[in-house]
Amino acid sequence: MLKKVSVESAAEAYLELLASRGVEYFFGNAGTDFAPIIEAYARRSAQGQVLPRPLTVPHEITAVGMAHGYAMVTGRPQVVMVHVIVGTANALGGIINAARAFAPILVTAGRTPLTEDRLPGARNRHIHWAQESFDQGAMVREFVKWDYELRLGAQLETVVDRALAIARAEPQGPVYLTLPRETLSERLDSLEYFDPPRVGPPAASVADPVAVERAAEILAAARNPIAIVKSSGRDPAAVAPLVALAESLGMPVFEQAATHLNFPQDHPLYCGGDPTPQLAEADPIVVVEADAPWFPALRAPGPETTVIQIGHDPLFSRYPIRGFAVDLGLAGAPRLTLAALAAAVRRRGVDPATLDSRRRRWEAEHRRLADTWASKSAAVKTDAPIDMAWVSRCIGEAIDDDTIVVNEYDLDTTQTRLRVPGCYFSQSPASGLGWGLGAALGAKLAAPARTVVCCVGDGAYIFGTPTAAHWTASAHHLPVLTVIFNNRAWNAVKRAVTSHAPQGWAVRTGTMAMSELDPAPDYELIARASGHWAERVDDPAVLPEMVRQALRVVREDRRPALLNVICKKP
Ligand SMILES: Cc1ncc(C[n+]2csc(CCOP(=O)(O)OP(=O)(O)O)c2C)c(N)n1
Repeated sequence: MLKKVSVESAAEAYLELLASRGVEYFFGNAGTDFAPIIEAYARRSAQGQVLPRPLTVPHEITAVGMAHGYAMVTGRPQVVMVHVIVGTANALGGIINAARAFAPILVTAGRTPLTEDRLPGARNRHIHWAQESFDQGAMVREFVKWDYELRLGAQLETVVDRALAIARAEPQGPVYLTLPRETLSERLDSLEYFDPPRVGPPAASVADPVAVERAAEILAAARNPIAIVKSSGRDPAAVAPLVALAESLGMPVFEQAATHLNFPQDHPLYCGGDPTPQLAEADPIVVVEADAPWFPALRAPGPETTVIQIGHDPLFSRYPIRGFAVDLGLAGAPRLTLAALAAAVRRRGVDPATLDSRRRRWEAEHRRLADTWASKSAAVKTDAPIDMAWVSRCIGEAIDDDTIVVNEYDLDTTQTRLRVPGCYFSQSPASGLGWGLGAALGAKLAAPARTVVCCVGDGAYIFGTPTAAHWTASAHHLPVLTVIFNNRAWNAVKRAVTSHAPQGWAVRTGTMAMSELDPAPDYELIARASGHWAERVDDPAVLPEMVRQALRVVREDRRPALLNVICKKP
């Protein structure tokens, strides 16, 4: 249906379009380029139009993280606007994270005014000359699905719909739009647009039925199939079909650096995060949305092992190099492919004795692993400084099925019992640090009725621009619980040194430059400065109660909370 509204400027028409396309939030980190947008907001607000809600976010790392967090919970892109080239530079780490995590975001940036006089919006500040680049989109082009510069108000509907549709089309991802000040300032009397839009993302696709049958044939006849999964839970509806496939085969499911809840941790076929001991024996291996299912330099399956890869893009074609075998690639929405495959396996049937013995074997392995994991935290529960396994166990036991966990580095998921689709998010495969604090705020914005717990290392916390994140949590009433696993080090860097040169100088002398975060500030004071409830915890005995209390604060007082947990130093 065609709709016509009265507006004064292209900026106002742009906001009207975003609102009509279901964009609820406009995460803004403003500069002089925002003037026409802020002016348009004032007019819309005077008319009682609130959407898309403008949220001030005082660092781009936080702003992009929030849009990422919102998208990962809802699947829907929101808008981030940053300040010209400099804001884009600060946003880039978050854009790279979103690209590799397939998070749809409409990232926009002002563009310095094109003209030096005459036109409305023309340059009138000293920065307007130095803030121009030859090709602003080039800065982000490798990591967005599409970029463009809005040139005329008359293009708005096409450009906005195209941007949003491309961001939402699978594999999803960020897109980038620059908005010159003159274009936003262009006078328009009215905007005529289709509502609902005429351009949307294509429907989900499913792999070729012949290929699905071939995979089912291989799997039904297999001796020792295993699955390795990383991020198919990005679509919560893909969890049940993976369970169905695993059950139809008595097939264990391993995760590899999981970024989502892909398979319920309490399912008897869930076998944890380390498939390496099984690689030599497994055949076939079903890889589901996993960019690096094993590390060939360390251990790989045998040369004859059949590898079936399932995912939106089993080749990960945006990665320059990735050599994992794809003997059979089933491209399409994993929820559809997995369901089709499970049905095809069921139709063929698996020899009942094989199914039974396989199931018993892997269920026993599941129980063995669960016992090992429980013993791991039980053995260290009184250690001081606190062991990260104990922190993880305390969090795992205190949260409920309605909790969303955002984990940037140190929550040990062997200590949790996560089982609800859409309840767990870990950092992007690109691992640009600083994602967690913002992503947790975006998740809370997307799911205000759910509890959101953000687990970060002290390193990840600092990268997450905490003053900006805490300010945002307070200003926009987003009661998230942040738990800092504070080991006063970048342990990931230390581990890399140890695995690189196990008997080398650094290990032998205990000298690891550039990996210490001592002396540590009192992080809880940073949070208190923004009015958060925040405590430091040194004593492992009080930790369970402190976690429960912090959860009460975010749930009942609806106040952001933070625990600075002093952990063992590596
Ligand atoms: C933007 C960015 N810079 C540097 C790194 C490299 N890096 C990976 S993990 C890590 C340390 C993280 O420290 P912390 O959050 O304290 O967790 P820990 O390693 O101590 O468990 C660093 C510096 C990165 N991933 N991203």
